[in-house]
Amino acid sequence: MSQNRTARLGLSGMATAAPGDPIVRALPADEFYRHGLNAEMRWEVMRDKGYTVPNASFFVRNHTSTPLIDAETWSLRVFGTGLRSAATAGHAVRFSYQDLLDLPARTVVAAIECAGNGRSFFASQQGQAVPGTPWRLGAIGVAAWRGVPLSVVLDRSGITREAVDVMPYGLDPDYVSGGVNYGPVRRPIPAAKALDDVILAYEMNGAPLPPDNGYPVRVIVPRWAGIASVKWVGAIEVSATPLASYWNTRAYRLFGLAYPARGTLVTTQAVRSAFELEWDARLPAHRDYLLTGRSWSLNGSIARTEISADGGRRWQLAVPRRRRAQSPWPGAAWQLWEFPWRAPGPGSYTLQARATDVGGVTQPATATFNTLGYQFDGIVSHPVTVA
Ligand SMILES: Nc1nc2c(c(=O)[nH]1)N[C@H]1C(S)=C(S)[C@@H](COP(=O)(O)O)O[C@H]1N2
Ligand SMILES: [Mo]
Repeated sequence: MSQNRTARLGLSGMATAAPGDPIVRALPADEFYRHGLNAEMRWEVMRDKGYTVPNASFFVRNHTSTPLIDAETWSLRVFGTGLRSAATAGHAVRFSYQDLLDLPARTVVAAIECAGNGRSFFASQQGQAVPGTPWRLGAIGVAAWRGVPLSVVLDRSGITREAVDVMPYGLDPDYVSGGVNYGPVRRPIPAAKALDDVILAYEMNGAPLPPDNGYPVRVIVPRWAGIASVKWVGAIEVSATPLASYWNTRAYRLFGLAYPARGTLVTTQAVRSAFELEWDARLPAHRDYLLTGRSWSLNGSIARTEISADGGRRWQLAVPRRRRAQSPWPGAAWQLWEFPWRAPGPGSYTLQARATDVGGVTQPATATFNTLGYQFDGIVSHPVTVA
């Protein structure tokens, strides 16, 4: 980002662009699909894994590139008209990395999922072309995030009852698209949500955040689309009037015939399911195979998942692998399941998984179209070759 803007926002901490690749971590081809600036987790990686995704296997969604930030010089600046001190011109509250470590900590097990997860199926299953990263189902990960409740930081910053929106700013380079500079990645969170279950995380699965997932500090907004969980946070604006950015007005809204002209804001996520199986896996004929997978709904936990191996004619219940999500609230993460399948004679087959959440929402045969390809919740046909 330019020195000018850095000064204007009062952002600090040496954010240098990583040389070369916009993603820092190693991306072995048997663990990730690469999509430009982004890396998708291959679902077969999760087959022998526990509840959370190992840090090295976690998907990466970057608007620009991973910045390398020095936690020693980094600080978080909290400012805006929703703070008691707003009357003092230019006043802001600052927290160093150590300040945050010294505040009360909390661990939450939560999913981060891109709103565009599953987007490629609009084209491949429904013949609907949509722009954006053509994810299959690997733009999700679950981790144990440890950090400071955002409410603690906001209270110490003097948030007032008049505050309506809280907007974290990322320290990664400005997002430029079609010749327009939209500034740093940022998206407002309603104050009520910000004060509820949001945390400022500095640890992921017991280790400092990896550079690609937001080191030194990122926001975690449980149950909301990934874009709300701003990485590399450098400033937080607390406002007594509603805030707007590209990310809540232009992008991450549902546009199309099924939606109002101004679009519908993407907040919580859809119901989805994935097999822990290679895409077009080869399985031996006439043999028993234990299919495994996971289903999730960020609207609430999963009531059941059904499997079909015959194109959706017959559905059978999958067996839950752990009774309960290891999470302090329902629906923050996913449900593991398994399903014994006897592979038939040689040929090409599709496997389908269909989840229903506790609210009674079931994955439909066809997802509702929206122009930017968010929230694909349709049943995915996973191809397998039996040989
Ligand atoms: N600063 C910043 N925060 C960001 C992004 C980004 O590009 N810059 N991408 C967002 C999007 S769209 C998603 S889906 C998640 C992805 O988190 P991950 O890369 O840790 O998996 O981060 C969100 N936070
Ligand atoms: Mo995203």
